[in-house]
Amino acid sequence: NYAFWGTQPVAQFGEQPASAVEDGPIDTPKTVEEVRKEPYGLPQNFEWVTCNIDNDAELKEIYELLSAHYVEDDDNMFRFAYSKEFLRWALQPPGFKAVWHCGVRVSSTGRLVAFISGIPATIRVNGNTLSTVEINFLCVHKKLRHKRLAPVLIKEITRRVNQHDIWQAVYTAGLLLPKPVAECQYWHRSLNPKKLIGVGFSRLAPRMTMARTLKLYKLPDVPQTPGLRQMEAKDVPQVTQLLNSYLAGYSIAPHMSEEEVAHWLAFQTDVIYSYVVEGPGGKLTDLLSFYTLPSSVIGNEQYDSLKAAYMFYTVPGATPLPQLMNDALTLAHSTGHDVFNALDIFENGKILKDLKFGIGDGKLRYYLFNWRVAQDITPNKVGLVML
Ligand code: YNC
Ligand code: MG
Repeated sequence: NYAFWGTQPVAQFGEQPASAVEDGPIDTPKTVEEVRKEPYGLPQNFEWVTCNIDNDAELKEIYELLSAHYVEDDDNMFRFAYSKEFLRWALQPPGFKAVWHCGVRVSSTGRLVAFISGIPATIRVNGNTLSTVEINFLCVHKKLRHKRLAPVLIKEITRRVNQHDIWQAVYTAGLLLPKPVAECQYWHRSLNPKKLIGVGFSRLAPRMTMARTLKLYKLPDVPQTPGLRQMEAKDVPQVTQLLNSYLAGYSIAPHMSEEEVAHWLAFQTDVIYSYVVEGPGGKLTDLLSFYTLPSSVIGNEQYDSLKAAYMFYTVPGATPLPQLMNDALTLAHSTGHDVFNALDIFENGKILKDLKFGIGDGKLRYYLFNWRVAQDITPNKVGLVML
């Protein structure tokens, strides 16, 4: 029973047999003129604010809200701790709109207590190329939970997006809501097993000593693929081609312009690490990338934060994927990451075990707003990474 989601243009559980429907919008098409002009009402003493990420003080407010109140694991041991630089990268891609960085303040104190964001993205779902927003960073202060504020934030961002003639959205959540287009699983690869055990992220396996564990997860000091180097601005045209033609093989995937590739894959320490393999004659054959998303460790005496790398877009061309991924692990380790996380999307399902990844608990679900698909998409047909 979903009091809010049951009223929204999303696929519902137990709808008509999938074979009877075709991919397409759920709502009857509307025009911008029909979009409600006034913001949705908030409870007394709360007001809407458009956050300006370019203003360091405002960026810091979002950072602090998320640091204290954003996503935790099921056991409340870890909480995502997106850095300010990461948030700037995540929220300001080409074509971003400040009005889609939507906050709620307490009128009397000015304190930022809730946030939701959208960024533009071109997403292909099966045969259809959609102008969408990716919705992320929905967060309500812990003291204001369970007061039905989240539905108001979602309706307000929808209104602000519709005002720009965009009618579809994509989002991910751990939570089960009506109704996932894909259900994926996180896998984790220890890079710094001693610390991971120390913070309670993992445990020493039965009959394993610390020494044997360290040996098991040991990685080379440097990547093994000849010609692998950091991505540079001059690589953007070739990487755009390489990436888009690879993503064309997936049922749900972004399509990126050169400007978007320049943004999403520009190497930035502690935010996004991107590498290419340069073959003879300067031809780029492969791409590998991962992003940095630390988690705060809640209530541990020895450590206060865990530095995790998450697989981003990786394209095996001349290099077999397992080798490319092992180089990714090597680079993540040598740049100080404690753990490498990847979903079972792309071809990952076939290779993660051999690379000593262990399966995580909990799923990541992919959702589409106002777009129905005739059939669920399996993880190995998902080619979209959301931050
Ligand atoms: C969630 N994560 O089911 P029903 S992911 C969507 N995504 O509605 P209340 C969610 N809906 O069941 P609270 C959701 N979590 O009655 C809850 N809901 O139909 C639904 N956590 O609202 C829920 N960030 O205000 C229920 O709940 C209704 O006070 C209840 O607030 C929820 O960013 C939340 O996990 C998540 O900060 C804000 O718990 C709060 O609990 C919180 O009483 C920690 O809300 C941080 C956290 C979520 C991360 C994410 C993606 C969000 C996608 C939102 C949907 C976008 C739709 C497309 C819009 C654009 C359309 C166009 C065009
Ligand atoms: Mg609430």
